[in-house]
Amino acid sequence: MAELKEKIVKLADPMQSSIDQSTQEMIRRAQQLGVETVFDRAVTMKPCAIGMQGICCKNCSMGPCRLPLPKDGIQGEDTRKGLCGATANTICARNFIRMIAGGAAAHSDHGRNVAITFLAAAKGEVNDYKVKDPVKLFQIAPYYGVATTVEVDGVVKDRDIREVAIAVGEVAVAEWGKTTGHLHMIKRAPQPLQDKWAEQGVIPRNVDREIVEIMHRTHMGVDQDYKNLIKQGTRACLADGWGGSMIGTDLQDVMFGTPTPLQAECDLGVMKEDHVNLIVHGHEPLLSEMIVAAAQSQELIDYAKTKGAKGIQLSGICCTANEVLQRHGVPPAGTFLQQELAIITGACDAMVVDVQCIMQNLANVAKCFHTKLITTHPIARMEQPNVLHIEFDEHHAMEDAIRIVKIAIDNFEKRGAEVMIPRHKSSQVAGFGVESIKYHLGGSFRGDYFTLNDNIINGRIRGIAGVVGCNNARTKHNEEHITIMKELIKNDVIVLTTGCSAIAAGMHGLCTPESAAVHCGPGLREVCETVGIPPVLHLGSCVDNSRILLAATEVVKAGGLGNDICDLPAAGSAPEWMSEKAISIGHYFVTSGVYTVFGYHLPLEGAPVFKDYLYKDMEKMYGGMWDCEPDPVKHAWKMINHIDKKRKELGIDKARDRVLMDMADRQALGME
Ligand code: SF4
Ligand code: MSK
Repeated sequence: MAELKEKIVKLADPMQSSIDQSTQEMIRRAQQLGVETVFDRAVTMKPCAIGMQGICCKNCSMGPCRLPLPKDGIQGEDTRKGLCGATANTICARNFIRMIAGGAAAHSDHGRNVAITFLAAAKGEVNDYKVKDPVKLFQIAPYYGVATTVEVDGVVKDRDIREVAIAVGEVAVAEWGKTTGHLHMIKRAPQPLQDKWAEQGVIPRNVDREIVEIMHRTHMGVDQDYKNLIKQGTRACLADGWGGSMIGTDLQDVMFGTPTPLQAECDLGVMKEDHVNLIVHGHEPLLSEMIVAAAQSQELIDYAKTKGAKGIQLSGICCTANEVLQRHGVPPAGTFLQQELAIITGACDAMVVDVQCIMQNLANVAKCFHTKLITTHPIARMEQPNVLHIEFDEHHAMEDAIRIVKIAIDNFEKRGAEVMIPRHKSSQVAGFGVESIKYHLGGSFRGDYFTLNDNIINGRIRGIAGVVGCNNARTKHNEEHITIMKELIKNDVIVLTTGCSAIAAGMHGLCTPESAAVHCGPGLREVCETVGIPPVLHLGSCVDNSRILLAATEVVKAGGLGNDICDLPAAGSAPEWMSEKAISIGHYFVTSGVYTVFGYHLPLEGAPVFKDYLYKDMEKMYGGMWDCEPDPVKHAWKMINHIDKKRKELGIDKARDRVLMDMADRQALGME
């Protein structure tokens, strides 16, 4: 540790690094122990100014070609070009859609693994996975082109669950590589949006093809028109949001259960000194679902007691945390930027990682403590020798999970004296989704989005915001998420949240019904108090942003707020984004009609023409557009102003009654 301490020239200021007390305490603790974290590295290593502007190309070995903006800006013609002649717009667009490809690939490969396991489970080829939610299976089957009923001797009856599951699984798996047609899930969007996509020629053909085509088009000397490049970016991101991610969410719900609201704790303080602490981190719930079951088994709890622990405390980081939170109430220990800190507590007996958002430095941190760091995915290994690799296989999923939990238990006895768990934790209600919003805002009898729409039309709820995404060590941890959410709910905008943003909201008490009385404007407060929901609704993990797309579609269907997602008084936000997945999500929100504001920065400043295309021209094509605002209050107000603009366009800037849509109206919109 002393060696590490010497290497650190400058250290992060804990108070400037995060708004969370637990995080501040643990950064301080890390520095006392001489353990380097991402917060310190962010102080010593500055980002590249050219890369930040999106105008560095390294797509061939004649480069990297860097095209900085002239000091006095572009006067007249923009003459900047790379060795091959690539313009700033071409380079910036190529870089941008390569980010979309990276993000769409990550989400969609997750979805693919889920689909493959689902099909194997349906066929009975694996024993540890089952259809847990047949109602959801039958509800989604028609979108996959699978019939749910069969006529036998003139009598119509439900098809066998196994038969439907196999058919859905086969269609789902084929979505990644089918050679004809388009993605099935696209048909879940409002018809006017589907028409826009058809007009622009961006309806995705299959998931893999759209991602591969980005890599081809951005290879040296292929597509050199920024408009044509971003068109392919649009196909790929739609293949993510309305494809790979949506299928992932659907089939996870069918296999593991559709989330319903439940109460849980949140923050590093959920770890317990006298328990075995096992943390699951990453994104795919295939293994973590099994770990939850194993950690709750009496046999392993008893085994933990034989080692001197009082029990097993399972918790999560990042989106694996959100997956096990929304279905089992397993508490998140923290967001992306807290992953190293969880180990620095000295009380983490094992951290199990799968894919995405896992810092390689975890291995260096784990080396300073007794923590067993376990990689589990064949595509995500670490080179450091102290990392244990237990390759997860769905054919012996529970066996793998039991082995991992036992490793954590056996490691409990090896803890050092350096244990310091921050005491901070909060309560939250998580596990919302399309179905539960319907239930909570419509009631079990009415069960629809009418009540939500009524409250938007009568102005109690000013609009809907999706606030999602990561943490970024270049911004103050969680400050943007929390400031933006508070500003929105103070102004009667209800917030739907996913990913690390959702964990941040939970940590800051915004996901409790009681927070409405403290933080909301009078209208939203009244609605939340009447129906007993929080003003910030936790909708799950990064792939679950597809739930937000479907919730927006339900709002359109319920009527009175226009015909398409772009008509809704709604806006999107990713205040502290860092991942390529955020760019894919941002672009599928924009091209689904949502005005979407990112915080920190977007790598577009070096190509003003391409930037304008995304910030202005997109709206004419899809109804949504990009924007960026690092200041959180201004960021929130850009969203609120857009919501107000939409309210005015809908004629609901002054309260009026909702115009009820009848069956004929809804059929005209292609919604039945
Ligand atoms: Fe430079 Fe063109 Fe090669 Fe890019 S593709 S590195 S701009 S020569
Ligand atoms: S985990 S992608 S840091 S939200 Fe989904 Fe958090 Fe962003 Fe990873």
